Amino acid sequence: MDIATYLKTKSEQIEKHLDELVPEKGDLPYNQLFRAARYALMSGGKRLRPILTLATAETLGGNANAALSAACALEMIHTYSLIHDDLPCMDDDDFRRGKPSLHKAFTEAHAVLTGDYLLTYAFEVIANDDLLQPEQKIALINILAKHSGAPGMIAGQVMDIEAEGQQIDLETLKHIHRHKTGAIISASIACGGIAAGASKAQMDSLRHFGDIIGLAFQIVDDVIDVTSSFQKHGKAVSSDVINQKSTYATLLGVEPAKQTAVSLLKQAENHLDTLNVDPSLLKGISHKLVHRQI
Ligand code: GRG
Repeated sequence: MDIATYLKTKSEQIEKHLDELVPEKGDLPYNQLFRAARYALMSGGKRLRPILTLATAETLGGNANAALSAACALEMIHTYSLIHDDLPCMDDDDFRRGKPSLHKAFTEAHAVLTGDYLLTYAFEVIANDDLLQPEQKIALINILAKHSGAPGMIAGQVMDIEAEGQQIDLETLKHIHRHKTGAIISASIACGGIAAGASKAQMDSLRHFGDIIGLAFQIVDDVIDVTSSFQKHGKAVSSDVINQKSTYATLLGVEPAKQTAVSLLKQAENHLDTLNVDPSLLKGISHKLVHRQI
C-alpha cells in the first residue's frame, strides 16, 4: 500500500472509531456538549497524531486494534488543544479548518467545557479498553498526562503566550515548539510503542525519533503559516503575525526554515534505523509530514 492510501485508510478507520466514541445523545439535557465535541472532532483534521500511533504499533509488529483507543485519545487531546487555543483569551482565532471556531459556532463557555470534556474523556477511553493490559493502560495514561500536561504541551502554551510581542532567539523558540507541539507528536509515537509492547531500547529510539519529528512538524507549520495562510486559516494573515509571534519562518526566513526541517527529518530517520524492524512505513509518513503543503 502506498503512503497516500495508507493515510486515507487509517484516517477513515480513526474517524469511524471517533464517531462511535462520541455519538450524539439526543435524550440527554446536555446533548449540546456532544454536538459541540463532534463539530470540532469531525471537521476534517489530517489525523496525523493517531495515524502515527497506529503506524508505530504496526511497525513494531503489534496489534493495531490495541493501539486504536490511544490513537483516538490523542486526537481528542489534540482537538481540545485547538479549541482552547482558538479562544479569545489565547490566540483569538475565529476560524479553524475553514469553519467558524467552536466558540464562534457555539459559545465561549461551550468551547471551554468541550475542551475539558475531550481531555478527560481521552483518559477514560484508554482506561476502558479491554484490548490493553493493565500495565499498558498505566503507561499510556502516564505518557499522555505528562506530554499534554505541565511538563509538555501546557508548558509550551504558557511560554508561547508569554513570548508574544517579545524578541526571542532560536533556542527559546525551539524549546517552545518542542513543548507546545512536539510533546503531543512524540506522545503519539510513544503510545504506539506501548500498545505494541516495544522493548526499552525501541522505546528509546522512538523517543528520539518523536522528539525530532515533532519539532520538524512545527517548523513546517511555521512555514505554511506564512506561505499558505489562506488555505490554512481562511484568512490572508495568520494570528501568529497578528499576535507578533516569532516563528522559524520569521527568525530564519522561509527557505532556511524548510532546510532545517529537512535536516531534522534525516536525523529522525537515523533513529528509526536503530529500531531493528522495517522502518519504511514511519519513514514514508515522516517524509510526507515534512514535505506537506498544508
Ligand atoms: C490551549 C492547552 C492549550 C494548548 C494549546 C497545541 C496547542 C497548545 C495549540 C494549538 C495551536 C497550534 C498552532 C499548535 C501548533 C500545533 C499545530 C501545528 C496544530 C495543527 O495541527 P495539524 O496541522 O491540524 O495536525 P489538523 O487540523 O490537521 O488536525
